[in-house]
Amino acid sequence: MQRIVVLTGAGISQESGLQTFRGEDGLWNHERISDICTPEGFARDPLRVDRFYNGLRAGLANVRPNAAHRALAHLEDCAATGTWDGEVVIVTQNIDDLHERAGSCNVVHMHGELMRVRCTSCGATPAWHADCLPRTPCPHCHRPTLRPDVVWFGEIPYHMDRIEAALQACDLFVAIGTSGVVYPAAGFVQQARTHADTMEFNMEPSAGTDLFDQTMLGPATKTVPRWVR
Ligand code: BJW
Repeated sequence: MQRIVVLTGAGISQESGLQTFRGEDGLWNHERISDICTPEGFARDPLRVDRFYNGLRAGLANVRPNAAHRALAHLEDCAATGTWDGEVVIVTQNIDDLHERAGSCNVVHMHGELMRVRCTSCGATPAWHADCLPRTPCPHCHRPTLRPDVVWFGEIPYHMDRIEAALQACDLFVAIGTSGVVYPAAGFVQQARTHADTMEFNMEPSAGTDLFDQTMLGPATKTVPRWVR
């Protein structure tokens, strides 16, 4: 059996119409990271942070999974139906739900999910709805302590134990559409390459490109389906 871990970043969703973070027209060209993407930014101005994520939620409603998301879902399908003797785990840094909408089930959201909120009192992660504001009571514990279910700088990403186990067990590690500058995800290739083959798919070489056995340059909607086929 072949075990594949696929790490995805903002670049896989770019051709669906979602902005990346650090590109020429990236999200961070319009916002200061420290204002939005830190617990301190949220404590200072929760309404501003909420407005930012509400903008992303509105954008997400208008986009669809692309051929790269669908190719990864197809790979999982082949494993489920027995046409390929393998297993694929998608570890995504993305907070969008395009992998799930493409049909993937084995998806680990290490940086959280845009369409959920998290209660800092009880840890519940209920679905976001349009009436959710920073002082809205949590539907579980009723405290007014909901925040976006997003991992900000300085916070520990989710599901690290599960990710470490998958990395240890994989035969192939694939990174798609990630700049390789944000840790711990940027370090996964180092962990995997001790025992697994490694490939990256990107428009341009990422920060960690020298650590990969192979680099496939080009738009993910072209390169990823070609690889899966
Ligand atoms: C295409 C394409 C197409 C475009 N086809 N490709 C100093 C040194 C080392 C580390 C640190 C340090 N100081 C602080 C740290 C830690 C910090 C960190 O890494 N900082 C660096 C910036 C220096 N990390 C953290 O704080 C993390 N926590 C942590 O480390 O805890 C400690 C710990 C960990 C583990 C165990 C125990 C303890 C938390 C990081 C949280 C990141 N959160 C964000 C925001 C999420 C929510 C939101 O959306 O607002 O996550 S930041 C942002 O960056 C987002 C992304 O998931 C993440 C990665 O970005 P990504 O996906 O790579 O996007 P881009 O835009 O950077 O790149 C897109 C790529 O696609 C480009 O390469 C393009 O070329 C390519 N592309 N179109 C193919 N069509």
